[in-house]
Amino acid sequence: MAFELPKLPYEYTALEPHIDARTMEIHHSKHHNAYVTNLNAAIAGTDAEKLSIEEICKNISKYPMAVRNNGGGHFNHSLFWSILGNKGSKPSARLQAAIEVDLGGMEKLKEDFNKAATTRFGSGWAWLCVEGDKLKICSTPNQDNPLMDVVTDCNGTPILGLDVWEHAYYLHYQNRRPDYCSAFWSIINWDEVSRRYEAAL
Ligand code: MN3
Repeated sequence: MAFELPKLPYEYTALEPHIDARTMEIHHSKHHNAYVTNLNAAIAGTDAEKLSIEEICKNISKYPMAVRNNGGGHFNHSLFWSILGNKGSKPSARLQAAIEVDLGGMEKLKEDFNKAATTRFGSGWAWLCVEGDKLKICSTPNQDNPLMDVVTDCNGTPILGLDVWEHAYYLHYQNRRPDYCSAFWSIINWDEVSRRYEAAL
């Protein structure tokens, strides 16, 4: 089974004004689509065709760099679209409690996550992960993610991720990555993040 570009669960305009429709359209229909196309080409005729994208990421050291870059790109963007788009939602009581205990509260989570996102040099991702039964914040370069066995300083099950490649924000924010990172908190689908949290425990 070849991997497929997932349909967005909302319109390209849904995240305005925080993420503009043109950025969403290019990001989803061009960038993510290219990762899917290139991933399928890289695994064609190999056993990886039978695996889930999570299984491929967990064993990524066995694969060529094209699978790491494009498989990571496919997993990361699929997660990213899913955790956006539900303005006004809130973390579940259980996730909220873990944010208090493990991370020092929502304001501290935002501060530490935005620091991870803004200080990631070049392209990459910031993550909120579950490792064991604890929440943690970290970041990865390029299209790496916390599932990958080659990643040693940012591990766990990602439940929230922010794309800080320039293609994710440059049309609207240009060099102002910190403004994009701040705006992110207004468009998170906490229902989906909470669902991912419960599933990861
Ligand atoms: Mn991207």
